Amino acid sequence: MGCLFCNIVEKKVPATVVYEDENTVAFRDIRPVAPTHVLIVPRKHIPGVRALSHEDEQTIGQLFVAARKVAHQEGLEANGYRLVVNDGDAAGQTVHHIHVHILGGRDLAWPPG
Ligand code: D5M
Repeated sequence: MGCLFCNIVEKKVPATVVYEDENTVAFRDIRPVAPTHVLIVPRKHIPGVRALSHEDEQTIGQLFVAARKVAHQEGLEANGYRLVVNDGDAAGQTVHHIHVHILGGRDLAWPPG
């Protein structure tokens, strides 16, 4: 079966895609924890933050700039939003293809659980 998010990027697994460009794909989380909950991933398979290397700098920069575009598109910029990257078991990472959660549409508590 391989990597779930690679399969979504390659359109082998359905998802509600809200944005895509040459480097990134954004789609709605199937278990939303906020009124707006979008995941944005690089097309390139990178397992997580701990797998990053110098050659990923451009990819990760593109990912964050694209996340800002999605937040704007989703109408989150007026009230603010949160970007979350879980890395590893203690953080609750369940899909090992690096992704940024874009969360908004309600007031978010801090610190997270
Ligand atoms: O977050 C992984 C997230 O991925 C979690 O919030 C559920 C979501 N998920 C799992 N499968 C799918 C599919 N098929 N479509 C959309 N969203 C999905 P993590 O940071 O790894 O805990």
